[in-house]
Amino acid sequence: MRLLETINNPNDIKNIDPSQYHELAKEIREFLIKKVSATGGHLASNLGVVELTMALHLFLDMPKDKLVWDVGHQAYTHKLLTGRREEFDSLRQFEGLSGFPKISESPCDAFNTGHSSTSISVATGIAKARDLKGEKFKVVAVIGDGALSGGLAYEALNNAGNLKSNMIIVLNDNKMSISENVGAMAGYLGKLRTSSKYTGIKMKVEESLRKVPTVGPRIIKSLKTSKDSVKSLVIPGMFFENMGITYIGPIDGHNIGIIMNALNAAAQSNNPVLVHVITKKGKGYKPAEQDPSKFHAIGPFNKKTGEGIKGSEKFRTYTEVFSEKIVELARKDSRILGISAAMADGTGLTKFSKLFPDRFFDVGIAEEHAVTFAAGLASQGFHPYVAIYSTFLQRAYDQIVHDVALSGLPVTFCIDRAGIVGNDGETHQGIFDISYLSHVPGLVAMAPKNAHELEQMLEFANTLEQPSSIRYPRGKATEKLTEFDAPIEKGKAEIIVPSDEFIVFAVGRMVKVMYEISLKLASEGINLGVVNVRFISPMDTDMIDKAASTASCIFSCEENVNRGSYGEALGSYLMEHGYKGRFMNLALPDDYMVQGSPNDVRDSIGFDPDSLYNDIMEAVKTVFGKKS
Ligand SMILES: Cc1ncc(C[n+]2csc(CCOP(=O)(O)OP(=O)(O)O)c2C)c(N)n1
Repeated sequence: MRLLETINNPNDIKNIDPSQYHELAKEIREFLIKKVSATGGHLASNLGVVELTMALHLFLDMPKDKLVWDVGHQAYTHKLLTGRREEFDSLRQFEGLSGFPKISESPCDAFNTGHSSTSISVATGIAKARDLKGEKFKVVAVIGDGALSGGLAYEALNNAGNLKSNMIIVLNDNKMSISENVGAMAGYLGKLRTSSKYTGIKMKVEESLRKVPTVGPRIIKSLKTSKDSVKSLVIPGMFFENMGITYIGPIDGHNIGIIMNALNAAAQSNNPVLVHVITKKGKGYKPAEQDPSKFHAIGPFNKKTGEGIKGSEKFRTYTEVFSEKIVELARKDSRILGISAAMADGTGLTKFSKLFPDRFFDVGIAEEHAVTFAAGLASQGFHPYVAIYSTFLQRAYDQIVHDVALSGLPVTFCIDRAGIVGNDGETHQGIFDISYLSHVPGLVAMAPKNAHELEQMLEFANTLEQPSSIRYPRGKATEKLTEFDAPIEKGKAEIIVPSDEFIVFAVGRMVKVMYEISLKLASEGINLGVVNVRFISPMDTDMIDKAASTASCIFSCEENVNRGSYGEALGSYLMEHGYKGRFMNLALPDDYMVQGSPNDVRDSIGFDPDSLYNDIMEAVKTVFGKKS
């Protein structure tokens, strides 16, 4: 029987003989490569933390002790070691195993995650709660060097160092965010890595550890009894020490014995301790070691070659459309700058970064800073295009309001992955941006119906002397509806299908869906007019007034939750202006959307074309019913 098959419950790993750890790690890697090659998922980060996760599970008593993962995309081995092996075939599928820690999935998942840089804050809170309640258990946060570029992590360190509760922060340093990690902290960690290897500072280590109250001498004692290689790898990380956080490291994150020694030493302290482990992203699988960015998150692939398994359909994505157009605009206008928060590839800014290295900024996983940094640049005459996924821009709400919009600065937010995104699930759905942007005074919020309109909107945004946003969905760009090409005019919607009787105001990708429903209805003798909203704000009140003067039924349709939606604003406007007809807002339910392919998710909530058609039909029938 394979070792992995003997691990069916939390803590089962403790029954494995240490001489077999190496074999178990190998089996885990084989398992992960096999499963992720079939389902897709985050592979490289998971391969890098196999030994680290094993050591943590040997060290901790699950689920009594609390293990908090940062982002959580690297928790696959943790899932394997806590009784979820059989569920891996459904990884990231509809109703399947989540790709992230989920409290509802296992008592061993201490916290729900998906967004970056939260683990130290959460663990600090859990540790403090434990102390307040007089309970005893260990608390460990695991944070990557990429996630350590997020501001929240520093706010947490600042607080943790002051609270004097024991908790362990494992800094999993693989030099990579999704791409190469950036920024001054990345440089500092690099120095820690090299100085420990090359400067022979063993003596200094001991000296500086002695200065650390309480825990220092104990660590020295523990290290003296451990292998020499550990001793030599312990150096003072003064940045952390100065914040009141004891630093141990850097240590080899693929050596279970060394990690266990460090964790045991760290557990002796009354204060927070940071254990700096060095790992290799993609370890044990050549293609992932060679190209960890590609294997950070990957669709199904051929495990022999590492090549992605692509469908035969050829198409442009909205990201690619953005990528080409922003370059074209930047060639003509040197005021245009590109800003990314650690997602240059994902948002389509890599080409821009290569062509205009001086005008491109990857600020790290720091969405709040990205926005306020853009505000500073815009205040000096530049026009930054800030490309951030809808879900991650949630973080920067106050920066958008306070730093950009209040001063009317020309910053354009290019909001990729707006709407239902799929397999990453609840934490990654882009379903709130209309709600958090459409009420911001002075911000022009747009959504294109197709690829060409995205290009037009990107160009139009550059003519504005005020903030703007453009939301567009993940994946294939709509190349249809190009026959509708009215010039973009601020705050003006576009008529796609004229009608006086029934009219739907559709936002972004829903324009095509509504257009197709309108064709179907036409064949049944019902004339559904379709308006392409284009501007979520400012609303085209002329167009709305005109529709309200004739239509017995007005609909709106968008892929955003109902509360705060364009439709909600439209409904409120109609009511205030005495509209007597029927109004129906076809938006997403006010809830979190689960994981699964976007179409599975839409089917599950009745937001697929057939359900929308039925909703419209039903409303239309009630109007006919009243007439007869
Ligand atoms: C707020 C936020 N922004 C962006 C992301 C996308 N993202 C997921 S993982 C990741 C890189 C994390 O790097 P690191 O913490 O070093 O972990 P590694 O994958 O290298 O193990 C990024 C940018 C996110 N999850 N949350």
